[in-house]
Amino acid sequence: MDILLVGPSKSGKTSIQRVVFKKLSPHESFFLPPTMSVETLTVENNPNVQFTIKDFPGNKEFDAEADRAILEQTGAIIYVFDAQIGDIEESCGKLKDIIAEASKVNEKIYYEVFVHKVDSDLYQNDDQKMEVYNDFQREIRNELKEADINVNITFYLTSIYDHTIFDALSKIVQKLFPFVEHLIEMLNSLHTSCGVEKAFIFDIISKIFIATDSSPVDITHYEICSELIDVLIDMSCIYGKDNLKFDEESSTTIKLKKGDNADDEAGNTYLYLKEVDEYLVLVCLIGEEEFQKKHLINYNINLLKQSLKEIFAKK
Ligand SMILES: Nc1nc2c(ncn2[C@@H]2O[C@H](COP(=O)(O)OP(=O)(O)OP(=O)(O)O)[C@@H](O)[C@H]2O)c(=O)[nH]1
Ligand SMILES: [Mg+2]
Repeated sequence: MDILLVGPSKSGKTSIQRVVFKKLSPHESFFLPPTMSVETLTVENNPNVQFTIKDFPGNKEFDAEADRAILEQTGAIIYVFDAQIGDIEESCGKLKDIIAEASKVNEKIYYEVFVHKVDSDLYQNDDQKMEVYNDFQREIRNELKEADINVNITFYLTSIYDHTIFDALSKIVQKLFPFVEHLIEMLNSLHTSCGVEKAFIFDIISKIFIATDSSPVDITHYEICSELIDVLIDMSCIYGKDNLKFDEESSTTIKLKKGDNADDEAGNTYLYLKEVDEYLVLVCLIGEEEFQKKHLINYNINLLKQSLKEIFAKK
């Protein structure tokens, strides 16, 4: 299953691919050369969560016949719009052309728009971000209506300088795997059976989450959970033996104290991480009272692990 990154030159496509999947630091992306031919990167940390990102040169145009083979393989097309210098009208025209050609070949493609680089002085507050987001949405809807094309598009405000890019890519990857629905149910049941406040299943290498429970994602929860993964990776790289960095026993607990009062335990939150499959970890936020029943939590996590194995075996 392929995810295509398309859009104008210098809009940030290669930076996105490198920052999320190759651990390039956002500042170093400044020196990336222009992409001259399509660059393919396959993410295959877990054998059941494999997908390919194809990074196209700027302003790639699609043709239903010439690009048939590519489009048949495509699960999602991400159009990257540079919110700092991009022209909305011109971009929407190009996106409409891409959708017109792609939808002739493959009706199942998801269309995703990143309103990208919303991190500069131009976008200091949320109102300014929402304005460009809404303008783009309105313009592309009009373009598609005029052309009589009926597809759904999802929009995201993104930047490589914060977690928004990971959040957006997580949501797109989730759309490509039907088993994610079962995972969400399992995570919801962790919430109901043991009071887990929020739970994510992460790919530890890319730090994108392939599932979370149905409660809304608070970006600070995502940030704190993904930083816990960094801690685990750093620790196991330093102290892990013989390249055996992660195994079934890998787990981490961090207690976050809420108030300054050392005696007041009631408001504490625990961050709890446990491996659930190859390179997949469950990270949960759990309240003080619920964490006292750790045996119940572990029991339910083991059930989740077993179900996950069964789901993967059936695939
Ligand atoms: N401020 C800001 N700059 C970004 C962001 N993402 C990418 N950039 C910058 O945008 C410039 C172009 O990035 P590239 O990733 O090379 O763009 P591209 O779309 O791959 O360009 P082509 O390969 O020529 O089509 C670089 O200087 C990046 O550092 C972002 O989220 N915020
Ligand atoms: Mg590029």
